[in-house]
Amino acid sequence: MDINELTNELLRVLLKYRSLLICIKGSPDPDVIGSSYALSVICGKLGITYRISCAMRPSLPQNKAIIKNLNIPIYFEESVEDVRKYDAYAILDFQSAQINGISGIIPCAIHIDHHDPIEENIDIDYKQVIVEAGSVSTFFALVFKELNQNKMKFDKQALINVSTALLYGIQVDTDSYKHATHLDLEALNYISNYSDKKIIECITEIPLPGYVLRLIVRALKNKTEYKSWLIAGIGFIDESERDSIAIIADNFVEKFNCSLAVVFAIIEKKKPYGLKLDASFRTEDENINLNKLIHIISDSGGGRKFKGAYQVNLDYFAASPDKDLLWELVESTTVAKLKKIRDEAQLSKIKGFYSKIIYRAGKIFKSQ
Ligand SMILES: [Mn+2]
Repeated sequence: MDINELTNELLRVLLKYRSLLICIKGSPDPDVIGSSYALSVICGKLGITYRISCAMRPSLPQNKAIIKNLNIPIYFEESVEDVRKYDAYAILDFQSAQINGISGIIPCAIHIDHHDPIEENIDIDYKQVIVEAGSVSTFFALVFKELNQNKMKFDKQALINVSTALLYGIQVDTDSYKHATHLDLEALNYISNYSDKKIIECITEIPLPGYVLRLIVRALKNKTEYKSWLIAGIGFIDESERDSIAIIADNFVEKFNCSLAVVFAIIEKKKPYGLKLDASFRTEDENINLNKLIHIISDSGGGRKFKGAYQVNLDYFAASPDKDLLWELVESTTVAKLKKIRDEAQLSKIKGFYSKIIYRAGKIFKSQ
């Protein structure tokens, strides 16, 4: 990865535009929050106006706290008013660059991700998929290092705020550095000189909210073990509780001796009323290619090393007169589907993708 070249190209693309809409798609997690913020600070430095827009509000107190503590200017809005006001849009930390109501209206200037790439027919000025980085925040930390050392000076406070947001993004996406790659470590080596340790400490120490604990208990009651896979449905949950699915899957793969943990729920959206099946996958086995595995089940999902998720729109069933019956159907179908995949998928099909990567010293990944 030639960071000098990648940074120059990023600047060249940005300077083509006077205004940029930075879109956060899906649930705002620390990685997308940190990297969108970093991109906005670069825009500000270049005199490009920007708006960070996110359709979903953060549900975890940690994510709310990082935004509040660092004053990250994110607009939470269902849709963007007058999209044409912006010259182009950017999307980070998401597999697809397609955004309904925006793609096709204004051009996509920037798409940067670290999940396995998908095929898409969208013109993008600057597209980077860096699977050897544990987060998109890693990429932006290296860009900031390059900019600040060789190209443009940021004021101290901006450097502290961006470094803190990026460090937290890397921390969460690498499971507290457990899965940090050589690029992540290089990025951390630089931004840890500036990041505000007090803020990181305070945020890391926020306990799990009560609703997560309540749902963990429900998942423990409902869990099924099948040939080293652990599968747990947790029923209907409110949209504001959606992050608990991934947290429980993290927790299961850590606490139980399973090769894969899958946790799923039906997410209820209030306005307008809608339903969605959401499933999170976690593994500690670096040989399981979750992206391939998930794509056997659904097109609307994907993964990267150790983590993955998929969603299925169930809006049609929102009219169902019997919620219990609907859950029973969704749960039994999901469990049956996963068991079938566990039985049938030749493991060779989902294994091997990462064989070109050596696991070194239990911590550092390096390309051959
Ligand atoms: Mn990420």
